[in-house]
Amino acid sequence: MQLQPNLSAFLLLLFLSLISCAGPEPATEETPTRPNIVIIFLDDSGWSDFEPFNVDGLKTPNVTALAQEGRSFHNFYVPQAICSASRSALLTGCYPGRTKVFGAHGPNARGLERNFATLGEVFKPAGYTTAIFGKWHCGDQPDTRPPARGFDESAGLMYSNDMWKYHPENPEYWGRFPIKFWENGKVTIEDVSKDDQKHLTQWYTEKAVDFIQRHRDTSFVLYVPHNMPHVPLFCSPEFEGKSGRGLYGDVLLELDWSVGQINQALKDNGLDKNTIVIFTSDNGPWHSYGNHAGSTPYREAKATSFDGGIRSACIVKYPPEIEANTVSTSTFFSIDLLPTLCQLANVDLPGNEIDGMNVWELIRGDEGAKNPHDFYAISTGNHFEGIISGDGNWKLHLPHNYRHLIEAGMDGMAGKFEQWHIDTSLYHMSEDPMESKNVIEEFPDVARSLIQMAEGHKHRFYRELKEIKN
Ligand SMILES: [Ca+2]
Repeated sequence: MQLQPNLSAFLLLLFLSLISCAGPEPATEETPTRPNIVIIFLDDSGWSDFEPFNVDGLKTPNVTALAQEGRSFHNFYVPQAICSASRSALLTGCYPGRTKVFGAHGPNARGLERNFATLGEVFKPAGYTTAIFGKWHCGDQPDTRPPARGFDESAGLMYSNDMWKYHPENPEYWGRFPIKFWENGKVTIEDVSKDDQKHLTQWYTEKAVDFIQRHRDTSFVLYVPHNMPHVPLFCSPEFEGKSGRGLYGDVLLELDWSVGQINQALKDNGLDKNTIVIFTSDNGPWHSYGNHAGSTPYREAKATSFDGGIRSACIVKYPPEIEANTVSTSTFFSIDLLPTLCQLANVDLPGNEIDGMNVWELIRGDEGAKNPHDFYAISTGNHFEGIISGDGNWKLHLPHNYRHLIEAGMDGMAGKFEQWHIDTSLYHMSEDPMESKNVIEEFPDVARSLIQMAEGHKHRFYRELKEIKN
């Protein structure tokens, strides 16, 4: 039977309106479907360093603008609060227990093995142009440096900026390895000087802006893992003394400037609406360094599995799908970013097994969205130390030692730690985010369930490991 013309038109309109209600608008030639990806990854920045996470702190207008254009995540975590482990987890979507990348690697380290695909290796075959400007710290061998790990363009240091002859505690050892500055697989500075360090933030930013301009017509992944604000602290002369809060504040101001430059470059090139920008830190503050360290309201700090170490401030901006100027307390981990970005960009997941999962609905804030993980594993060095439930409500510490600061250093000098110990402990994170009250006696069923999950993870990833000193 033929439909009446009026009825056909009505049904067509109804159909079109249903399509337009069902999701984002269909792509046009002006709006490519695949988003660009920018990840700004700070080194040792504390949870409350920037204004969106500390309204009474230093004014950081550019990070605040990014938060106003996107969503701030208050319960974002890394699986290990140390550089190499955290970076490898971000780039592969795998736990340190799986990749066996633990702690912080030194010069000439093998680093991340090639059987774990990196963000670059995942997106490059899908037609993305990929770049890293900053600190790699996932390997310092010809086949483990960025050009061999999926990055078309690269510049920066292969490891931490304190692994050099001016190291405050062990200059003789670290002095044996001049820090090299690399660009696209070639050393362009053989022995990075203090004056060079003053320009690192500026150089990475200029390269990032230039990359955005040159690749405005192609899809790209831009990874900017700044060396700062890791000690030793340096900033450009333009920022010295500008914060009124000492050198650490000056360094944050320059990082804030960098965020503004990158965000503005996206806008200037018409890429603002089609780029997902992620801003966070590889771990919490290195509070051993006192006035040269960032701040966190949470318990302990870097290189511990307490929230002061593993919880990082995080902002995600993606105008087409993320409501501007919003805050989320949903829990997710850095290992989820790779699979989530794959989903968002319709790019195939790595061929190797990974631990992260797509959490885009959670990031977008869909009503009723739930975290797909039963639990997340947390570790320090090669020691598996506990788990957090996927909903973020509960945290179980397995018995472990941890370093506790007893005297902070000053002006670039390290402080003093003691080894402390925690027994099996359960914290109700939604009620007690400071991990102050062990409630294992009050919630034996929760504890039993989490211990069982933890034992499964330990058996899977740690049973063949001998403990090494962190
Ligand atoms: Ca770090």
